[in-house]
Amino acid sequence: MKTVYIPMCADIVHSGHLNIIKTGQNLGDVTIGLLTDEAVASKKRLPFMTYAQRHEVVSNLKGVSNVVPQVTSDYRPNLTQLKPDYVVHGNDWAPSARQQVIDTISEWGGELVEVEYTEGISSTKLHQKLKEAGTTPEARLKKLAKLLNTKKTVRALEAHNGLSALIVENTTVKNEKGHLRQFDAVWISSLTDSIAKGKPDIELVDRTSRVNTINEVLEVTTKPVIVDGDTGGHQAHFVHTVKTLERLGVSAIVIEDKCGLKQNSLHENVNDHEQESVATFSAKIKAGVNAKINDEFMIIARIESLILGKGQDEALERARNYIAAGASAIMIHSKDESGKDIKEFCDAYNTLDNRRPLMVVPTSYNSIYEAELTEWGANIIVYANHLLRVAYPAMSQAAQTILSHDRAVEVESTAIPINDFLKLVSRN
Ligand code: SPV
Ligand code: MG
Repeated sequence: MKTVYIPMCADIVHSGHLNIIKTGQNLGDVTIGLLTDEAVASKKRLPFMTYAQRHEVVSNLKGVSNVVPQVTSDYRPNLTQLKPDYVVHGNDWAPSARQQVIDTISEWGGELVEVEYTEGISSTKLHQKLKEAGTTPEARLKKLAKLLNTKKTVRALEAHNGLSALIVENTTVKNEKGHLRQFDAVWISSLTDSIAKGKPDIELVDRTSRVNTINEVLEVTTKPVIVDGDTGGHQAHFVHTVKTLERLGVSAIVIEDKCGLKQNSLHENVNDHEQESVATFSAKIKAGVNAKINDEFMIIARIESLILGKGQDEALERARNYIAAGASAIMIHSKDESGKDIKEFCDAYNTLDNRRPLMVVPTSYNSIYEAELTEWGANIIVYANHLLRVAYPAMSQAAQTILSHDRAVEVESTAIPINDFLKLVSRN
């Protein structure tokens, strides 16, 4: 009997999948190459179902003889190993991947059979519908930890209100391999949440107001949310914040080891910035860890030592202590535009026995590519302020243009048309 290989994610199984399997069954003995969570995440998005759940569904489908894991989004390793007579695939795929398959299986006379795309149904469209249906706080809370287990690096972008959060939620581009790229998580920055309100980033915008912004973001998104918790405030307050955020479905809070009047780390002059003692900050972390009720809720400890010029050893020593206190992850911050001190920190940090995920914020060292940061060891990369920073010059320019011309027609060419504007938030 001839052998047939069919690669699949099979997260949401629909008639398109059954069509492909039926075609395979008519050609021979069907082996499904079931993409592992890591393989799916590298190509599209985190699957809803675990590998084990997807395996159970697929292995019980009529016409399937065998299910093997496909651990990369690249089909070639499994094909070379199994040498199937046929590969069956839907015809809506990236030309480069298609050519790779043809070239590989032609080595042993294998043939590619393509199945017509099933009109009107695709897992991407179903995923979109599921997104519109929303998510639960509990499912969302757990998503960040799950992402960190399946992806090398999680990519987050700043949002400061519902509309900017929709951009983080919905923006996608396809890379050269045809894989979808998108942001994995939302960062709620104290800097942009404050500046959007016309206030300085000095913990002046109070917790109730910050929670309002968080709610605004949660209401229109499904992606995991990481909250910038500033210093975390007084320890007795911090434990309440942890509980509030867990209840809302936030995945993580970052607290920074500063005290006194907290100011933004990117200020030119940091002479009056005060760093918290290791003991006091560790106690705050511990209190937060004791207060949280979900294992997956992350308390991320942010180290300001490099910002304050205290050196690598001090920064690493703090990382050691904060992890020992129970921090779920470490954020290291730096203003060094070359990225050298972040690289140096990463090299040392990676040798820690009890290493936890590492978060970086490449605002100053913005020329370093994600791939490089990933190679250094970054697990979470945050674009912390860019949506608001690009919005401001555009808005300011519009105000100037109207004033200069005594009318508004001149701004129209740079503005979103009203109908598209209305559609941005329409659910129909
Ligand atoms: C923020 O976005 O508010 C941050 C990151 O805390 S930074 O502005 O770089 O300090
Ligand atoms: Mg901040």
